[in-house]
Amino acid sequence: MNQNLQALIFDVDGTLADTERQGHRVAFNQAFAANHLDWHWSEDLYGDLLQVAGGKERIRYYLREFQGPLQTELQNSQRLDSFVAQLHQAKTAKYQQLLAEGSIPLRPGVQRLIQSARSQGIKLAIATTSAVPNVMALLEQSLDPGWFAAIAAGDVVAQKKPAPDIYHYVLDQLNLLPQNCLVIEDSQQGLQAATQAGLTTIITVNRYTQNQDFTSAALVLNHLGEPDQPCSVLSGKSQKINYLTVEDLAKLL
Ligand code: XBP
Ligand code: MG
Repeated sequence: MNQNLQALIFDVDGTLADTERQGHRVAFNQAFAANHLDWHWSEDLYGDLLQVAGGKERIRYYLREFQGPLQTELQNSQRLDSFVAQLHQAKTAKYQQLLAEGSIPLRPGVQRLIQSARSQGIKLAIATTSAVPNVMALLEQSLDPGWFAAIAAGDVVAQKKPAPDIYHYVLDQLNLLPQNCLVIEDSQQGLQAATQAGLTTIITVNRYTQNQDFTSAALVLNHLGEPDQPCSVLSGKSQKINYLTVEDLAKLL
């Protein structure tokens, strides 16, 4: 096998699990209701809001674009920052409840590929925009945080994806060069962030990201695949993949 592959770096939301539609979106709506706000983020609206990475940043964007008078009032009374922080904290608690109920399973092939990489001595890492408690809760629920040599999440960098900062950060933590690592992402923003950090990237699309531009990805799949649940190659060099293996990945470097 190609010994250049030393680490796999995973995005979380939309990549490890389909967290956005039935996880984060639902948690945002529950937090709005608990805070007596008559806001509702439908599946379609949430698809548009996903252009803004980060939960706090998404609330700020929504206030600016859809709740102008309230935003002005909060800004004038210097309550905007605390309003966003408190609402996001409520949303984080709701999201963790959803995870604890087991309502957000891993995507096909994630557990298999991670186990296989571990058994071959390939390091694992996380690079996500999501808040640290949300990432830890998902890993504790479905994988094991101890398997990951680096977990880079949330506000640890100033600029969130599509800026490359989180990938520079995780490479620093791993003490590895980009040419020895592969990234698995689900979105155009994630691809842009990883590519700008010099990383080869594999995309597994989901409902929200399937029509995005993934021209610079090494491989685009509908999911990672399982022996009894083959994946489809949507674009890329390797056309004959039933389920993505570490050997397939190593050939992409
Ligand atoms: C993930 C996100 C996050 C989640 C919510 O992007 O954009 O904002 O929707 O996370 P990526 P928090 O998968 O590209 O890292 O509410 O925890 O910020
Ligand atoms: Mg993602």
